[in-house]
Amino acid sequence: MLYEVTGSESGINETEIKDVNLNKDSYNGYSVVVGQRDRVSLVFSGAPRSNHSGQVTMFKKMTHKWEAMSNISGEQIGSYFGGSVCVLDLNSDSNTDFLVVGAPLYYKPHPQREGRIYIYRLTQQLKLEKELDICESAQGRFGMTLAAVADLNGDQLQDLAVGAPLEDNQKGAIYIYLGNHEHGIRPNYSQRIAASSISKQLQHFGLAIDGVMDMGQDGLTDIAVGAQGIVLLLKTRPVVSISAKLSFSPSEISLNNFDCLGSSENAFPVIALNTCFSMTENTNSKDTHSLVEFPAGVHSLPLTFSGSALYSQTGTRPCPCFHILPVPDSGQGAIRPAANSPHPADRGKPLACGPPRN
Ligand SMILES: [Ca+2]
Ligand SMILES: [Ca+2]
Ligand SMILES: [Ca+2]
Repeated sequence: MLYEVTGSESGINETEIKDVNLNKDSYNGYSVVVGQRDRVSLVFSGAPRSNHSGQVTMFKKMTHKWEAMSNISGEQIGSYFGGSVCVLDLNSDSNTDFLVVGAPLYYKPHPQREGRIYIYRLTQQLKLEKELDICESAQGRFGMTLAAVADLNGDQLQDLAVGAPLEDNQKGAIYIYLGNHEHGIRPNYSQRIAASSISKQLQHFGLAIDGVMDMGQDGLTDIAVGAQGIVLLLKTRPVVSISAKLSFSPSEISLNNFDCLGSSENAFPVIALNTCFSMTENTNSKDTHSLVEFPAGVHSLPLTFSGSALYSQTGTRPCPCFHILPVPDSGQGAIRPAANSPHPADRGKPLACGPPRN
């Protein structure tokens, strides 16, 4: 049974929200989530025992009552379709975009899968159109819990967390799916967080999930996950994009005026190589002290240089410049002339340092 309760201490009104086509033993209201479209309130209610395969009904708020607008049914008897529901407002404009439904007892033998989630698009005409269904784990009641979480990867789209609390011999796991305009979520999960990766003592990790707040004030969403007898708070990390750019000066080496001194110590630069790495953070982390280190190396025979560069999250350091020097007669020359440039006798051989042949 599902009721809307309004009023205050002076008087409380209860309005039953019901679908006349549902039996009382259908468990209507086993899972509930509210949504909105064009300022009209919607309720999505799971009835996982309806017709043995489960149903979710969408109710629309009319002036004095809730009207059942449409419903969707499970595809397998006993799958508990509607055991969990959540809505995605991808772009956070207060208009619900997608409905996610869990069927944690859905079973598939080959390959063995337990639990399935379904993603439906809510159309302008308030119809639910199926976009995706996903089975992920062999056992563990995947989809028993669902939670729309605030944007994790900085693309401004809401993301989804899915619990499989009986996975790994009842230790549990959660899966993170990133939001996607086309289908609601990307079909492949971006991260699986197993209870065993946190603590060997955890049981039923993923029984409850919530992730809409930044608890640590670092500008990044945190996800609270319930397990047996304990709640864990998972912190998210900043997401950064790094781009690399190489430029040479001069852009070509003149073979006609190629010259160098007799030893590598006195050799002059043949070419200057500028390496530029720039980094931008996709998320809005407030932690400006953390740095990312990554190798900035040049491997060009006969000279090999390698090093590392540190870049702050918000800026770009001056681009390191490397001089590539020739080593006479080293036999390791990596700079090869164009096919028709060298003397026919030298074609295919490494270019040794020295005056060009006539
Ligand atoms: Ca929206
Ligand atoms: Ca996102
Ligand atoms: Ca945080």
